[in-house]
Amino acid sequence: MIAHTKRWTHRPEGSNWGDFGEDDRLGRLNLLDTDRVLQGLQEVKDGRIFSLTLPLNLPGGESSIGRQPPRWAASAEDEGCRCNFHRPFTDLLAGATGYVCDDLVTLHTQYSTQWDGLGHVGVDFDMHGDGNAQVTYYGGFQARDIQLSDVEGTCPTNPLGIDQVAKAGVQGRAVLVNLRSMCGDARVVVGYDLWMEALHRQRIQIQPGDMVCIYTGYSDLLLQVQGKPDHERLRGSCAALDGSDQRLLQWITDSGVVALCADNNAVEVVDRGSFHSANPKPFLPLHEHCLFKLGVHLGELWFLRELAQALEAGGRSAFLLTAPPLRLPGAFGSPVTPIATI
Ligand code: UVW
Repeated sequence: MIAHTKRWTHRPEGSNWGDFGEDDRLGRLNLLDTDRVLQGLQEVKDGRIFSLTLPLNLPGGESSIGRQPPRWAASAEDEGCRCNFHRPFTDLLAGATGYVCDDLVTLHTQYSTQWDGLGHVGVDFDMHGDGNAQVTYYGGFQARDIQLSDVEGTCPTNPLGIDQVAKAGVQGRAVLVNLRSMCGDARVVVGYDLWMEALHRQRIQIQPGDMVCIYTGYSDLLLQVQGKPDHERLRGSCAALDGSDQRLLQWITDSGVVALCADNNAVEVVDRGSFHSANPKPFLPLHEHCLFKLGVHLGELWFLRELAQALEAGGRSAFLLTAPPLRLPGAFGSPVTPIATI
C-alpha cells in the first residue's frame, strides 16, 4: 500500500477541507473572529438574556439510538456523590465543621441540548483517489485517528474533539428563523423553497459567519409532556429540514453559516423507512454535508421559544449568541447552555 504523506489528496466534492489550513479542526467556527463578536455585540439592544437549554433530563426515556437520561450515582460517599455530607475527608480535617453536597453524574453527551462535534459523523471516502475508501471524518481524519481509549473510563483519542470548540469559545452574531410561525405544529419537511420563503417573509439577512437558530416548536412539545415523550407523535410533529434537498445543502455551503442549531432532535428529518442495500444512501445527509464536508457544527434540542417570542415582539431576528460546549477532551459532542443576548 502507498504511504501518503498528506492526510488527503482529494477532498470530497463540495467540501471546504484545507480552506482553514491543513490541520484545521474547527471548520467554519474559524469564521468567528473578533469582527464577528463585535457584530454580535451590535445586535444587543436592551441586554435581556435567554437561556436556550432544556432541562438536561429531557426528552425523557431512552432515545431511538439508545441515549439515556443523566444518571446520578447513589448518595453514598464511597461512590463519589455526597449529599449533606459532614464527615471530614481526611484526619487533618478532624474538628472542621460544615457540610458538603456534590455530584457524580453519568450522561450521554448528546441526550439533550447539545452540540454535535465534527467527529460525530463519518463517511466511507477515497481521499487519495487510489480506490481505497476508508472511514473518514472532516478534514480527512480517519477511523484510526478517532479511537476509544484502552484505559477504561478515560477520554478517547479524537483530533476533532469538542474540547477544540470549547477552547476556541463560541460567540458571535446569530439569527433565528421561526419555522413554527410559518409551518405550525404539524410535521413539515422544509426544503430549499420553504426555507427561502421563511427567510424572505421574516426579512432575515444571513451573513457569512452567522450562527443560525431554527425554531420549530419541537422542544415546547417535549416540555409539555414532562419526560414522557410519545415518539410516534413527535415524528409527526414540527418542521425539520430536508437533508435530501441538494439546493438546501448548496444554500448552506453558499451562505457561509457557521452552525445550524434547532430545537428539534436532528435539525433534519430522520428518514427511517426507505433504505435498500442495493442502492445505499446517507442516513443523515445534512449531517454529512455539515459535519463531514463543511465543518458546520450542529446544535440540537435547544430551547428557543422564549427567544423566538421576544425577537418577534421586537420585529427582529438577530442577536448575540454565546454557546461554548464543555471542554471534555476528545468527546464527540457536548451538552451546552447557550445564552442569547438581545
Ligand atoms: C444521530 O441520530 C446519529 O445523531 P444526532 O443526534 O446528531 O441527530
